[in-house]
Amino acid sequence: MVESFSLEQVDSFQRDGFLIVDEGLVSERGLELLRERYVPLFEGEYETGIRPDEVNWVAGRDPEDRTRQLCNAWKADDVIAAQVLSERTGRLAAQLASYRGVRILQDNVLWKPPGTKAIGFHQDSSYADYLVPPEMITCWISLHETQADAGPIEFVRGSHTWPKSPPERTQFHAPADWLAGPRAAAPEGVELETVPVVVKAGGGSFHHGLTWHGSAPNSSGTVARMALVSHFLPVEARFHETNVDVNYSRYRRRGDLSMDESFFPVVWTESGYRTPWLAELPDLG
Ligand SMILES: O=C(O)CCC(=O)C(=O)O
Repeated sequence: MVESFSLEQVDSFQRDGFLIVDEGLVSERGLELLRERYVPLFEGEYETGIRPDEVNWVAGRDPEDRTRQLCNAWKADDVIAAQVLSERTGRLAAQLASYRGVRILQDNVLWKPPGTKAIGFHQDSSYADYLVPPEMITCWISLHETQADAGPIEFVRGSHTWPKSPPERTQFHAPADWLAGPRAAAPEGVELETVPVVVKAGGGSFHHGLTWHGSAPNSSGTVARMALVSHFLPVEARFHETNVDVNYSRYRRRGDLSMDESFFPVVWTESGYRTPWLAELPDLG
């Protein structure tokens, strides 16, 4: 298992805006347990009895050619929680972002069967203006071996140095031109260099909140891909006084901008503090 990054890996993250990790972000046992959770979760069977914060795909309601997505499925399922809130993942993210600690903002459970369409390229921090500071670092883990034509996440190298663009809310799922955003945002004369994350099961990537990323259609014909994402905030992040998010600002208390650890738990800090209730989650090894 990957426990920390070398100086070369940190340098490469800072230069490119992402780091690809070939394997070792999840144990074999963890991979098996996690894969088993996807079918029940997308059938609306929630182990804890609690719905994820966002259910963006429902069987029978939504087209089969859309990437299936849930946000904050950790609230619905303790196995998902054990991975997305794992101390190791949080520590690795904090090391790359130079944060003294991290808390979770949101997880994404993503399932992209053959034939599913693209996810429009975007910058995660564009969606964070209801937070202070409005930034994050993201860990994307693949539960299967990935291949370039099966719609893995892809990054635009070096795009974390470009300004933040406004959020795209209508063309996120299944856009015809998934690279339109970064093409419009690229500084004059800069060609887009996209890098697909081709890794073994349990491998994945970390990316900066300003790095343009998304995924092309899954045109492999045979290979499904399941991914599990943790979006982490610096531990001291607070809600913005006036800007709100339609889903997540419901957790902002009146007269208090702090982020409650029941909803945004602290996953790792350099002082050793970790939200106490996380100790109750299963150990995935
Ligand atoms: O897996 C994908 O297709 C996109 C995931 C994503 O947008 C993210 O991890 O921030």
